[in-house]
Amino acid sequence: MSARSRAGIAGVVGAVLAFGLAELAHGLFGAIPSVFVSLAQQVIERTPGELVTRGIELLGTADIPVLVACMIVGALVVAAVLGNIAVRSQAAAIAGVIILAGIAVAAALTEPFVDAAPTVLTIAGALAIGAAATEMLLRTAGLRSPKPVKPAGEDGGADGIPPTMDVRSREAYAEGGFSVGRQGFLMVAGGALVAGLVALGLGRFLSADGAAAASTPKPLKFPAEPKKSNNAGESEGGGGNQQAVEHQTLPKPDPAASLDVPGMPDLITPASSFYLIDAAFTSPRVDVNDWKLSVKGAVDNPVQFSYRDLMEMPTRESDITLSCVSNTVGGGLVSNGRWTGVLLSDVLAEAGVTRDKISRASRQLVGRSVDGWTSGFETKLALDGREALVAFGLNGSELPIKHGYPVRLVVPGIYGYVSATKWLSEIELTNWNFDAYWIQRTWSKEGPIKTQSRIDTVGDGENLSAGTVPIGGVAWAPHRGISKVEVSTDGGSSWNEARLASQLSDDTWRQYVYDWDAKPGDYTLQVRASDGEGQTQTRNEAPPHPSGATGYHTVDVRVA
Ligand SMILES: Nc1nc2c(c(=O)[nH]1)N[C@H]1C(S)=C(S)[C@@H](COP(=O)(O)O)O[C@H]1N2
Ligand SMILES: [Mo]
Repeated sequence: MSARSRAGIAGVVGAVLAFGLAELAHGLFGAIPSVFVSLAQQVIERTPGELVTRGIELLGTADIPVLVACMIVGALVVAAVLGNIAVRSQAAAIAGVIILAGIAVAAALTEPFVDAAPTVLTIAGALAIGAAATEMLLRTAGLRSPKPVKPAGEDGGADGIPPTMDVRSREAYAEGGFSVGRQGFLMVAGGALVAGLVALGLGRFLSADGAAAASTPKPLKFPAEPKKSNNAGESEGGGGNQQAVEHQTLPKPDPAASLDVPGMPDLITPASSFYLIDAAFTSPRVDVNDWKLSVKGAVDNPVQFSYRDLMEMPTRESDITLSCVSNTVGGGLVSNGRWTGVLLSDVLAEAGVTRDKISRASRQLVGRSVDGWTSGFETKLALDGREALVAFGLNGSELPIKHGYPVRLVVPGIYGYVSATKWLSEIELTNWNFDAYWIQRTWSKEGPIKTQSRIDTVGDGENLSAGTVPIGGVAWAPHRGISKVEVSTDGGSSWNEARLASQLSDDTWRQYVYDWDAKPGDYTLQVRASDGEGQTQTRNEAPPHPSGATGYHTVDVRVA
């Protein structure tokens, strides 16, 4: 084994030990963030927007595993290089470790709910132990002697080193090191590596991140009615709301809104299969008892709401189809939920914001997440009568952690990146100059959802048997509704009107089916939808960036 690889291994082992210990500390104490996760989060946020967009387009949902793999390889390379630097200059290596500590601390301190002092101590401690392990391994490997030591015998051990030692041992000995040979080195390195990996595994296991994210959300329960106060002697500010608060629910969807066709997506997407997109490497875990929503900025009356405050306001259920601007034509980044929450307009009213009061200074409504992520849209959209929600429920349960627990925004008609802030902590009214997260990353400022339709019941490249083939799926133009869906079996030369299920609401997708009498041959199937205003979706193909993909979903099939 070359000196270079021994030094590299020493560095890598030190790094694994340091990361493992830091991860263990995170597992034991939630207020110490995972260093790896915070670094990953910083990489996501600091990569130029266009590159991130390319990456997402190229890799889809594999983007996170690819990022993790790149980071691990990167970290190991840095560690191996540092191990080699350490052989030549201990001072340079220590400087390197201090720089790494600085980067790790800076990244960790950007996490929400971080406890600063223990975090800094953890990172410093873990790196010190890792560096010490590397140093020990370098000595074990006999690499700790930059000054040449004469072979035994040449001057009779005048340097005080026992003359029976071989050169490598003598070198090590001269530096206060000890050499245990190749096997010994590998054993010590292996032991330290295992210790690091065990700490890492234990930390991951103990940290609630994974467990919490996977846990099933609890059914929504509203607090018992606030105690009715007796009229006599009531002096508390405002006196409270005396009437029973209304928690409006929706009836089961009309059976006519669902078509019984194999392969048709559920009318209301189960939470477990609801599409998932965010820039958070791991979902923030919010303690609902500490959580507050502040409404601030250009408002007459800045206010704060606790979770309970929201639950004690009039609430409602709304069916709203949410969709991601980065969805490709025919893609799956669209789902339909039955959301429970408070009308955003009611929340704004408490802050003194009404439709007639919108000014230049309050033109934009910015939703800010506990982790700093932002979305922004025209304030007037929250006040034009649409059921924009400050939502805390999905399909009758609390929001899943991944989908924004405890509270998020859901606004019908505009893409998620401009509106659907998860883990919501702040609503700020501001002017139009502020650019939210994805706007800073070159996506368009306004994000109306484009009319789209998708063939779900027949797959691209599928072999079908002649006879009746139901070509069906969903079409959506949230807040405008769907008035017509047409299906072509000849690549768009001729169009057949599809049968529509009833529309759940103008804010949701609508199912369609066209019963095709398929004869043997090769066919190109296409679908196109018209919205409630009679506008047919454009056939012009556009990629998701910067304002949403367009074009007709196209599926090639062979009928035999
Ligand atoms: N805090 C936060 N909220 C966010 C995002 C995010 O990255 N962070 N992504 C947005 C985007 S781009 C979309 S499309 C929707 C997706 O919501 P879902 O994951 O619940 O489907 O959430 C939005 N809300
Ligand atoms: Mo999105």
